[in-house]
Amino acid sequence: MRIFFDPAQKEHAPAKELHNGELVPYAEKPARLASILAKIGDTHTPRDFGLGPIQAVHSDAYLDFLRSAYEDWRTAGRMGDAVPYVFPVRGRRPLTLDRIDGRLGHYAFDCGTPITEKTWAAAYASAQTALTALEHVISGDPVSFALCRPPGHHAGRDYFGGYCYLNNAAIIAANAIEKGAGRVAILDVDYHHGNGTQDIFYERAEVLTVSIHADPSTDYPFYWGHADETGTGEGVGATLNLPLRRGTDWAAFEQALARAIETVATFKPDLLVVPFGADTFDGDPISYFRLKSEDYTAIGQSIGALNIPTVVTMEGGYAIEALGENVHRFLAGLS
Ligand code: SP5
Ligand code: ZN
Repeated sequence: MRIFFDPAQKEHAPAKELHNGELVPYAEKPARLASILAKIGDTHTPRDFGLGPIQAVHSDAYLDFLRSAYEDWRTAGRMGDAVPYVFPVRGRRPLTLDRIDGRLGHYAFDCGTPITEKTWAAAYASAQTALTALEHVISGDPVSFALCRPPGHHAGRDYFGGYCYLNNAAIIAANAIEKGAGRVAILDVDYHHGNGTQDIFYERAEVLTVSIHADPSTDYPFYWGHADETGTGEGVGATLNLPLRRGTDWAAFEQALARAIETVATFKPDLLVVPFGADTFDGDPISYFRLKSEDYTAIGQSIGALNIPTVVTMEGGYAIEALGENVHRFLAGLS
């Protein structure tokens, strides 16, 4: 299996996030990459596919915002990372906003995803990493791993949040269809619901999105990922949410995984995209499932047994000491 990684992704390093009313150290740290790189094999440098495949998923207005947000923040005289503090609740009316604070709140859905000087470059590199991993699988290798950072699955067509800015998994799913795949399945096994991915494909029949995650009635991102969200329009039935309670261990996770895998198999996709998070780990500092390191081998094996060309994108996982081991086990099981 080939692994793709771009060191530009290390430069994105927000200082703090708002958590339970306090500013705390940012959980999605560059050190996550070092932990993973220490345990996996050699990596390959991604190619640059340009902005086109990103524009196929994200709106131009959002991409313009994201590219200039940090500069606009500094121009307004601000220090540190750009963070929103005011939001147009439930839409308000269309407005052309000039002030950076108005623009930040318009495109953000949380206060936990700061924009730094290096965010755009890292998010762009992360998307190119995923696109290169896709190209590699299209060229015939059955599996590839995109070591993406920042992660992507919370980012929607025109919004950021959840440590995510560009939706790497959605970008490659859409790009695969553009390049001739008839049907693509996305199986998201991060602890948190992949709300951005769900929103992007909610009306699409040819992209199945399945997500196993903490029940949004107790866990972030709260507003998406409930079991009764099944798609709309032509996409009815092409979204499956499998929320699990806090405290979920391997026995319960395995059952949900079996159902998810059966749904993917029935869909008969030409390509499988797996947004993978190791924040389902027992020792994760911001999450509440209880998977052990050996369970990641089993998740990889179960998904690998589908025998569908597969691209894995790295999403969450914040227990930094165990992260590399858990990712390595998942990839070993998969290949
Ligand atoms: C990709 C991914 O896993 N995103 C998860 C985003 C969750 N953010 C909200 C959770 C708040 C927990 N903050 C704890 C910070 C400790 N430093
Ligand atoms: Zn997560």
